[in-house]
Amino acid sequence: MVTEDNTDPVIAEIYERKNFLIRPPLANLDGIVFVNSCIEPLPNRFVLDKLVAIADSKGIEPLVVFTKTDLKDAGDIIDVYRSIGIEVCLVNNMTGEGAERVMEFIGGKVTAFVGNSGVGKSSLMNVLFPELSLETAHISKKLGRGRHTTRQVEMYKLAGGYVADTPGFSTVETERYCRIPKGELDHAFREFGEFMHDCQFADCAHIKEKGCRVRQAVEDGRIPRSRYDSYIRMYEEASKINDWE
Ligand SMILES: Nc1nc2c(ncn2[C@@H]2O[C@H](COP(=O)(O)OP(=O)(O)OP(=O)(O)O)[C@@H](O)[C@H]2O)c(=O)[nH]1
Ligand SMILES: [Mg+2]
Ligand SMILES: [Zn+2]
Repeated sequence: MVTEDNTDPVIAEIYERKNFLIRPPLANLDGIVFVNSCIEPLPNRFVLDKLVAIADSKGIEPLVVFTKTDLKDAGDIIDVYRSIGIEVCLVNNMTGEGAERVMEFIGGKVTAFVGNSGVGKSSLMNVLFPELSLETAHISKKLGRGRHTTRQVEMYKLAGGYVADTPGFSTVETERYCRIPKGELDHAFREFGEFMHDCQFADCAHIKEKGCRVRQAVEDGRIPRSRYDSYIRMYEEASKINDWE
């Protein structure tokens, strides 16, 4: 709001946030573009499942992108996400091939590019918005991973909405910052939805309980095993945190 004499702007009202993330520190997101690379660094299913679970638990629409398709094939990991209704895009940042769909996804929304260091978040933003000329850098040969080229969250007014480039994180960081209470975790795995309400026990954690329909669905190949494994790992992490707190 601008004051009557048109000088110092003041905050007139603070609206409630519809959602927020602690890492990267962002709020009111409509969508998140989860950027992975086919190689250097290799995709990490557990980290991706965790991030997607956080988006799903907060009602933020996920788009999963695999970059560096010029260097390696994405492989069967893409089928896992497509089979549970998550959109997956393959992008070659060297040519811009495949980037149109990412542009459509972010149009008119508040979105952020999130992923490990070196996967090509800033490169992809440069493909979409060459005028940004964001800094990008080669993977460290010695460390085999990115160098944290982007150092802070930066939000840009673009594509009829807002788009944030964020610094890459390490796997250890997601362990510390991404928490979904264990009692809410099954709701963050969208493909559990049609099965979990039919479990024999209403408070089924889908681990060892008798009459668990989620585990049955994993056995029957109706829930991808890698996703279930991630659920178990997140459940264990959440249990440790709950006990400790
Ligand atoms: N061959 C190939 N290289 C790519 C592609 N996308 C990105 N790169 C390269 O990967 C390296 C890292 O890219 P960045 O865009 O800096 O990665 P980032 O995700 O922004 O990394 P941080 O800012 O550290 O989080 C750079 O050397 C890019 O040129 C791609 O599709 N193909
Ligand atoms: Mg970057
Ligand atoms: Zn169950």
